[in-house]
Amino acid sequence: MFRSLRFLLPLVVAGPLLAACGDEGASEISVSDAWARASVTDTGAAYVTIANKGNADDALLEARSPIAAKVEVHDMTMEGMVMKMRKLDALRVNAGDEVVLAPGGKHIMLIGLKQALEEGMSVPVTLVFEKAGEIEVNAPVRPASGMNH
Ligand SMILES: [Cu+2]
Repeated sequence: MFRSLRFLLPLVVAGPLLAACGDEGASEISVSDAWARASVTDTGAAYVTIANKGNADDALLEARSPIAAKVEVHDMTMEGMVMKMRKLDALRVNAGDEVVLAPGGKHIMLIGLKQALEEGMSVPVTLVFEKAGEIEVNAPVRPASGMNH
């Protein structure tokens, strides 16, 4: 006497459930493509790409550099035919987002430079994030061209 029994084996997929369980979530910030533009004046600008690969929103709150008296995060917008810069108190980098700082847009403003920024050197910049804390980058200096910030 033969009986063919067929069982469906349930597949248990636990991964996505676990990922949704965290209470606070974690911010996972990575900073890449840092560079600064050459400058012979006492102000300069640096640019980075900030990616948040975690599952919690984060924000860049402040920045500093040993070669500048003050470092601010600026955004640039067109008002009519005029480019205007404004200081950002916090640059949001939400979970899954990538924020690109580039000439003509958001930038890190180096104010009160203690030395000229020349090609070949690099500028140490510390970025302070709300959740990820401090991240240090070295921004190699590239030649200036076109835009001032
Ligand atoms: Cu600026």
